[in-house]
Amino acid sequence: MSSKNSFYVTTPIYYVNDKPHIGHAYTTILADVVTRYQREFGRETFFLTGTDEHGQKVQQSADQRGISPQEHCDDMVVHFKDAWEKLNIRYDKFIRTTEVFHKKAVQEVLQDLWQKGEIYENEYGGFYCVGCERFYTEKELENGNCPQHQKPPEYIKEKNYFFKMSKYQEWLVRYIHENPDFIRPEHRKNEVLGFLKQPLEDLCISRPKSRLSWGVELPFDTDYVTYVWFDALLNYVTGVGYRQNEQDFKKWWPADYHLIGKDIVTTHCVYWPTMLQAAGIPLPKTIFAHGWWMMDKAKMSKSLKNIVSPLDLIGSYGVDAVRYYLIRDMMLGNDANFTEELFITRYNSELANDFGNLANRVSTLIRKNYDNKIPVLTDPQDEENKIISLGRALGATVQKHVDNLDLNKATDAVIDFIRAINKYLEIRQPWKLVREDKEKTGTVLYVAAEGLRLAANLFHPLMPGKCDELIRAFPVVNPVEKYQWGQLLSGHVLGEFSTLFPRIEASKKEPMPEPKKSEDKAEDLVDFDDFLKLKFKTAKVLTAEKIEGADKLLKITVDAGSEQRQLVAGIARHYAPEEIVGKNVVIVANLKPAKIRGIESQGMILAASHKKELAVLTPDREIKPGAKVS
Ligand code: ME8
Repeated sequence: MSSKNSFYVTTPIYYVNDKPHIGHAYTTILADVVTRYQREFGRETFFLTGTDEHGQKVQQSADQRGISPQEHCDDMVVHFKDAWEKLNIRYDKFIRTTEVFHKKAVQEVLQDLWQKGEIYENEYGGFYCVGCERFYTEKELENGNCPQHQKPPEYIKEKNYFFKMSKYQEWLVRYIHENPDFIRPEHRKNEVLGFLKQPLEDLCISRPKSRLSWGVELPFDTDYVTYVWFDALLNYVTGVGYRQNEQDFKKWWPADYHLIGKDIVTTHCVYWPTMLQAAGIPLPKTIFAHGWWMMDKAKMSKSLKNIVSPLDLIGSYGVDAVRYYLIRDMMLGNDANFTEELFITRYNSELANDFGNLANRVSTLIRKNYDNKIPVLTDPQDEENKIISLGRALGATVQKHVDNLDLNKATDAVIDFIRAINKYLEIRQPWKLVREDKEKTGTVLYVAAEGLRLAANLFHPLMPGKCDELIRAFPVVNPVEKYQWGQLLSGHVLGEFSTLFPRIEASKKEPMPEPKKSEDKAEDLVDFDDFLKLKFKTAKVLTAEKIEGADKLLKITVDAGSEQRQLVAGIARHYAPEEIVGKNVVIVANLKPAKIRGIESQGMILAASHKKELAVLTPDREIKPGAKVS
């Protein structure tokens, strides 16, 4: 954690021509979760989000609707504010770039840069993509098309104003090398450094009003407005008081994280730092670019009409489950595939079976056998001490991962802890033990309940609704020490809470015939080239569940390094789902997907078998999931 006790995080400000979809919701939920964690760790936090309201697309949409651009923005912004409220997002400020304070500060920056000679006037011709609201050089086009929108841009030649970005090239390369956390993850940093190997051009920062009037007017030429990105990027400083309240600004700036998607890396990692340097403003600490949510291998976006609405999902599954899934299933930095099936698998396995089941077991047993009062911890043995020491270490582990923006690992740690408690209950069997020894059972239930309370607190930033309900039910010594083991008050009443996450029954699908087993054959020799056609990788099992009506099969999701996959494996008679979860296995990575019992299987798990025995192959020491096996 940085020494500064304040923590400032931003999301991109979203274009108002789209209603928010899962992609927008993702970055915003991510910022919310990180902020809530930091606040609960005791830091003072500021979370800024908002909307990017100027530019050609907004003007065009407003024209189509026959209303003014401002009216269009005022209408559209409601969709964002409404979605964020329903997703339980608690931002500190929602900035709109059409607000007077922002426009005024943008003009002041422009005027300063003009006076300092950082901006100059020139004739310019270039390929302009309306979708991206930016010029492309010929080299950047793909088959003459904009690389983002795959549509031909317009060639435009006109007088414009330019920011002397090129003069900062060497400085920026040096800065990125000297500040290893400035751009994360590493592969994005390398991408930016690769981009900076080409000569950096000056940035066109104006649009003539004859072509675009919906923007911030240049203070030194009223026939022009400023380029939408020059206006938009400055929201990160104007949103915390820049040129309005220096004290506030000093308190929050530089930002700890600008969270963005990988689509806007150049604007954030090249334009923005050079603009700040020219304006004499310190640079943000980290720009973190996450991957895309994909649908059927394409980026989810309005233009591709493959969007999932976060509000529809909340309607079906509840806000906490949606927040959990998005954070849990995207490994920060990589792309993730969105399918409702994966969502349901994750939900059933971790929220219903692990977390929900633990809450249910603990509360039912305490209610039935201890008059609903928290029992006393008397004489902890080895099994108890194992859970207690896991619990003692858990808060610090989660904090370490959150500080490093490793939310997957933070979530993993809490879920693993919950699984360990469930396993502990299987060993101790308090439902049987209570008939023989009420004191011993009390100890077991104290340990399980205290573990559950701790997990609920550590999951609170992710699932504030359900976890609040749980946390309120537990009587504690001191709510401030919520991450400390041993806060639960024996003898006090355990409050009520509803069933946390009822299982989702997936709609029954037409069963497919089981794949035919190839008969045992004498081993044929194959060419080395044929062998090379198969690609093997390591993969960590994230979830596993039985498939109804197929007693040999497990449906498994794995982390295969750069992506997640779903596999159907015929190992259910040899491995219980909870036994296989967490194992690093070996998969055949380039098999064509097949449907088994109507469920898509994207690869196979390698296993050795002999007569009735079967064992999956695992690497014999720790290695990253996705490592090549050769
Ligand atoms: O680019 N998966 O706004 P925008 C994950 N106004 N994240 C996604 C996503 C997907 N499929 N689709 C969108 C703009 N996002 C500018 C930003 S900032 C000064 C100006 C998220 O409405 C992701 O954070 O196109 C991405 O960077 C952002 O939405 C783009 O939002």
